[in-house]
Amino acid sequence: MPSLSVFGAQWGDEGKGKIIDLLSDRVDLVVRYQGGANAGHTVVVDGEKWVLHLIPSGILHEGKLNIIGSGVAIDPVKLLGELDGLKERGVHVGPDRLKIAANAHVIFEQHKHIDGLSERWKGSGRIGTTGRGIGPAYADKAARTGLRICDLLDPVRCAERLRANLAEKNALIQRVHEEPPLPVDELVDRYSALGARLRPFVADTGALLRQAYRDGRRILFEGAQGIMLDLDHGTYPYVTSSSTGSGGIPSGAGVPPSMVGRPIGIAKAYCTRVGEGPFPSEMKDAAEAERLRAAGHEYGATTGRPRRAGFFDAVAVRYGLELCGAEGWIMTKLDVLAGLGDLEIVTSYRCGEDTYTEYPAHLASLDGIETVTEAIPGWTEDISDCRSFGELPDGARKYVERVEELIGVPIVLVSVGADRGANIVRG
Ligand code: 2SA
Ligand code: GDP
Ligand code: MG
Repeated sequence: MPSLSVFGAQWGDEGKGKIIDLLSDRVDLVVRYQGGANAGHTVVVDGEKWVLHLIPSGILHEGKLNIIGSGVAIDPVKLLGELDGLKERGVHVGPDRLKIAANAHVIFEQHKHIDGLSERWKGSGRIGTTGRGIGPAYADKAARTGLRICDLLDPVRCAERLRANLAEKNALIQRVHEEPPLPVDELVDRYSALGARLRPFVADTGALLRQAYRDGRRILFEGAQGIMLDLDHGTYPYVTSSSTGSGGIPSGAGVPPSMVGRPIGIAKAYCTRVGEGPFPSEMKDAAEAERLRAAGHEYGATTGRPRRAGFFDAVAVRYGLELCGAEGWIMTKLDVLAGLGDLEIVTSYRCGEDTYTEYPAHLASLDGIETVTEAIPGWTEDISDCRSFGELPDGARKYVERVEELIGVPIVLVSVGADRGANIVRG
């Protein structure tokens, strides 16, 4: 099978960056197909930490082609900043290593501004977005008022379309949010000037990928966020504005479904969520949650926000793996649970007379849901140096086996540290 896809099976931050970097060795191309600079994908190589937002996590491997597909909402300022940041650290990313879809939509200043204003407008009903303009940019895409990367390459077209977009956005900003308008001329000048720098990277990435596939080159599709944040299948409205699972790949990369290949789900040995919205396995005890947050360094890789902490939720992970068709999954951050005492696993949800073993996507809200849990003994030993399943202490082994049994899909790898090499491959 020449292609692989990796997706988050929880609420994001499962450690996808680490795993994609690891798997990049086995492929020729790495492709982002949705989301934008809201993502924060961390890769640690020899103790050195890299956080990627728009650039695919295969970028640290020389000789791989990284692609930002048409389904990604691209903030050109952030993208160029990320390229500059990599260059400063000695990673020169030229057009031979990165291609950007000409038909990807652009995130402008007005999208970021309205993201913040709309959160303020919603008050206690806010989503807890990253403020990166994701929702407003995808809304423009659907409303057919957005600009694409190809529009940025033509200064006259860019100015015309951007002025039209800003006229509508400024009306909203002034009349609804009662804030001063954004400076149109300044923004038109700023964005029109970016096209020249982007031009060498811009391509028909769908055509490029389809040709690569025909040539037998191996492709890795990199999901951002997680299934429970999927626009259609997540905890709506507390979701992001894109299709985060393997279902998002064909349209977000411009390839037929037959090219998607083997999906691999990633889930932490526990669970986190950043932002508002239902989180059934959330720890009720603030001190307990803080211990887990501190042990797992659970702070947003893009915004620095503290992540909410919870137990492993088998309902969510089962659902994510089923939805994406994963026949194997990777458990990350098992090392974090050492010394945290006895653990709990959410095995099902109960609502009135009904029991759910997979996330009940048909319910309007999760209010009134109770969790059914199973207690499981913890372990105290540090496992971050273990490199085989047999080396793990009894408690950790039993934890993995029990979770695997509850999920019913094999765990193909267990990650026990942030570094590229801290893994246990299951035989
Ligand atoms: P948005 O900004 O419109 O996509 O926010 C909508 C919801 O999606 C959540 N979301 C995320 N959840 C986890 N991780 C994400 N990336 C960053 C990270 C987050 C950060 O790697 O830590 O730094 O805060 C991510 N991106 C979007 C978001 O929290 C909203 O709940
Ligand atoms: P992503 O968005 O799914 O790529 O995940 P993030 O990068 O936002 O968050 C995952 C965090 O956990 C990062 O800081 C990683 O370096 C770190 N990490 C990944 N795998 C492991 C692991 O197995 N153990 C530990 N301790 N940290 C890990
Ligand atoms: Mg992240």
